Amino acid sequence: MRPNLGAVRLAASAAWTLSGNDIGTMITAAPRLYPHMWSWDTAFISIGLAHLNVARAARELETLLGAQWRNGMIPHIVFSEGTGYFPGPERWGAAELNTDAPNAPRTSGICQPPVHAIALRRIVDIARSQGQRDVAFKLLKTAWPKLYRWHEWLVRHRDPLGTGMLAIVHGWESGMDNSPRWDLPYAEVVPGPDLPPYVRLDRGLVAADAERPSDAEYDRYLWLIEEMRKVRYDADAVVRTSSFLVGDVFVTALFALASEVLATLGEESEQPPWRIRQLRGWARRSRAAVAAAYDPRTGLARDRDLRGDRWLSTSTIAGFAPLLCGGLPVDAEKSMLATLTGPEWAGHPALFARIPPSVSPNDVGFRPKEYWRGPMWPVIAWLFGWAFAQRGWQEESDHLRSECLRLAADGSFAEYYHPVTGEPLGSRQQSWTATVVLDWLHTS
Ligand code: 2M8
Repeated sequence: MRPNLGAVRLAASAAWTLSGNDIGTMITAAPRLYPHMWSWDTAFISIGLAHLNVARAARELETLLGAQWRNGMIPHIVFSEGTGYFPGPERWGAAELNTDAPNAPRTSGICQPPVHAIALRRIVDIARSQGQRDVAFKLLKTAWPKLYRWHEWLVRHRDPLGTGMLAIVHGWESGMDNSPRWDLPYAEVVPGPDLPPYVRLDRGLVAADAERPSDAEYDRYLWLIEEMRKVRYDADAVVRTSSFLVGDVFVTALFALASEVLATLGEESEQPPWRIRQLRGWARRSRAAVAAAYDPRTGLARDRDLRGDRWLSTSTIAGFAPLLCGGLPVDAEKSMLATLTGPEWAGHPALFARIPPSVSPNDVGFRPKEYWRGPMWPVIAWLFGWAFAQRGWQEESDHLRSECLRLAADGSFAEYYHPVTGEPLGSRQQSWTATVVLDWLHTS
């Protein structure tokens, strides 16, 4: 039978998981599979930490921001001294090739979804609710300008059409690595004969290979790094030359949401008014870009393949991006929300819990065990739940929270879950799963 820990033991195990993943200099994303700091994982991790110790949460976020590149990019991985993950710092060679990258700690050369302002909002609110106004204020003062520069970097270097639709140059930048969203653009990425040989280290660290991306996918992931190395990670040259360039509707929606959040935090910490206005302008433009990606035929929003100059209509959880940031006409939004909660998605009768999986169970491409091709991801549900609460959809937010807590009640803190059986998949003791559970348990 599936274990059910109950709230108190679940909270204790989540805290235990985080302390187990704490290696002194950082909390790693997971014990064995991911022995380093990942950008968007750390945003979520710091939220959970705030419930345990606000100062520790602030330190975690500051560690990530301490690895920000001089040009403003927050790198997708900040490497610890730990080994056992490929590609590691040598394969990226970021600091060797680009003077904007820090020498220590070492980092990767790409980025991840901009959810950090949301984490800052959450930490500040938790700190205030615990009467720790000084810690909140200090963190705001140090983190805000860095997050502003990060958002500015995205606008400067990742909006190639100037429409507000932000582009990614690698599937890893979406955080949804092997999502079927990227199948068409990846089909155009052709690894050259000069792809240096490599050995994957992720295999064997999860129960079954089928829970991870395939070798053919990995060749492409590695080839894109080679392309970036050739232009020494120069941000604009990468956008010009990468054989993968996609306007990512989910990242764009998160950017719109996070820019709005950052603007409000800026008001609370007396940041320059012109910067606050600028953030609101960026949010407006990206919200409009997300709305423009809406496809009335499917009722979902699409990504845009900028190399192939075509819309990507794959139906995945990312298609609900407009629900995160708003911007759709009321009727379209209502019907999108009904689709998300209805029988095609979270309300599908076969599902273990009423949580939207990464791909609809009705889709031909649905693979219930395969990473971003079907499983349920608690962090993604958290994002929707948090955004829904901000947008005044409290009932929908509460519902996601209680269903996710039911899914996570086994205490495995899995990276992802089988949508039909609720079986834990991928890594166990994944930090971001533990932290979103902690946050949900504290918001009851
Ligand atoms: C996964 O991605 C990494 C590469 O960045 C990997 O598979 O090796 C993704 O789920 C990503 O979203 C996440 O941030 C990372 C660490 O949890 O793992």
